[in-house]
Amino acid sequence: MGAEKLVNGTRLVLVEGDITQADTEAVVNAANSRLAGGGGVDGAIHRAGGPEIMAECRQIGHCPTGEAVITTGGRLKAKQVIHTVGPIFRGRPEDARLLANCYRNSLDLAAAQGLRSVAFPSISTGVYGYPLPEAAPVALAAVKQAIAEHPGAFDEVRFVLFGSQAYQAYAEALERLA
Ligand code: AR6
Repeated sequence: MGAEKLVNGTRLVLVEGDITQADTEAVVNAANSRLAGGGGVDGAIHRAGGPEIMAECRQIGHCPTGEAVITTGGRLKAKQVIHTVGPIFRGRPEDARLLANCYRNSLDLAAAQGLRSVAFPSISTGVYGYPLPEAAPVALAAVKQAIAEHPGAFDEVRFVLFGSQAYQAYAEALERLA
């Protein structure tokens, strides 16, 4: 199962699954600003990737909301993990801007490092409470814009959605993506 759209020559792909198994060059983690690890996708990535990732997170120490940092992928198939910090949903206009920043800054970092394929989870839609139907269009629009800003940089940007509800929300948003 999956959906796909070509955006300026880059494949924008949606799949349902577990991002720790992704074979992209980079995977993105939905971290917290202390880079301290936690539950959800953050816990899963650290468990699957091993202690090397946390060792580098400790050295970096902090990441503000909306920004992104990069570490090794440890034992993951992905060479690198990009850690970004989504906003805690509060229902303010600021939320969407900060969520979009996560995707843009992650892809800026990937492009700067020459990473040609990147997998994202649905940032902020778990512990941080961002409603999926609101987060999905923000995420896809931000990725589309970032792809356009880095012509030729990416072969594939993939969303690995955990569960059918998340997948459906993104599939509907992808159909509406202008
Ligand atoms: N693969 C893909 N997506 C996943 C996986 C997985 N293995 N596991 C969960 N998800 P969350 P947030 C989905 O809570 O809302 C952590 O404790 C999940 O279903 O992981 O940004 C951090 O340390 C949801 O749709 O991240 C922070 O403190 C999405 O990933 C805080 O949670 C994001 O849910 C960040 O909260």
